[in-house]
Amino acid sequence: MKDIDNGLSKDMDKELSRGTDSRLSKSIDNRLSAEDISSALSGAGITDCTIQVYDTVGSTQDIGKEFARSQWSDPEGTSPLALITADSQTKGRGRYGKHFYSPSDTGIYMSLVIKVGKPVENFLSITTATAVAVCHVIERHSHMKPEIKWVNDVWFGGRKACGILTEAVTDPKSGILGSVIIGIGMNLTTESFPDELRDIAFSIDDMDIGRSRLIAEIASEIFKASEDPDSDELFEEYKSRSLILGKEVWWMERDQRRTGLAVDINRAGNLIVKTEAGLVTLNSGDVSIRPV
Ligand code: BTX
Repeated sequence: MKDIDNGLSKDMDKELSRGTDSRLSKSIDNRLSAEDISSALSGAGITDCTIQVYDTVGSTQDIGKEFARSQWSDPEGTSPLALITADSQTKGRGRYGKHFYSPSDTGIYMSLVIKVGKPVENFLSITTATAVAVCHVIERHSHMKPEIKWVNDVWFGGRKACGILTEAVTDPKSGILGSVIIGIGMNLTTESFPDELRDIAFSIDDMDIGRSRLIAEIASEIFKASEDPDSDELFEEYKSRSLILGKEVWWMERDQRRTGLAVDINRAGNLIVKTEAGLVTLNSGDVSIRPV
């Protein structure tokens, strides 16, 4: 098996049982608890899931990756699904090693590990499907209307409230996708962000459920979507929720600023941009909406 990315942290498992000082805590139980997550997952019909709840970790994604490896080295001994969550992260990360700010008590930081065992081609849309799944849960429990910023951020009113990072463990010989590790970071009641995030980050502070149930619902919605991530329905919904389609965008290419009209997203998740020089296909990276 070949892992995409490496670098593991080995923080100790420690279940949380303390209260929080969030704005929601008076009326909503906002604690992180493996027991509550497990009972909410069971209610959704998910019983074979390893749940690990930590106080502080480097990155839940790294722990998830370690678990994904064990799913393949010890198929009998590990469950097909794992959920790793922490109250805070010291090395929370996004794409290309970018930092994801993960303060304690005021957000959710979770990694869901799903055993796949299918050719990669049959699972291309897991990233877009995950974004749609997360939007469903937010809409069910808040008054906010989320939009998806390509590739995989959930935004409100021009600011990012949730980042999604999908990584994989793949067998290079067979092309079989062993497991996917889907990381989600969401700001809930964070009031003060570091300077560099102050104007771009948003907190979804009107959720009507606490963090444990929220985490369980997100996990179960993603798990449901992962049964058929390439479904036309999910993909069309992803596009209809896109913040970027139909807008003038710009991006950097080898130190050059390029601009164009975002016209489509294909099934591999690439953004198609109409430029003066013709259609350009962007695989990933950061695209900004061009101010009019
Ligand atoms: P991304 O690469 O699309 O976004 C990273 C960028 O987002 C940063 O460079 C910064 O500008 C901005 N940013 C950082 N922290 C925040 C924040 N709290 N709120 C809003 N914007 C922020 C997105 O990556 C994917 C992030 C996944 C994070 C989860 S948390 C659980 C799991 N563990 C882990 O280490 N990563 C994932």
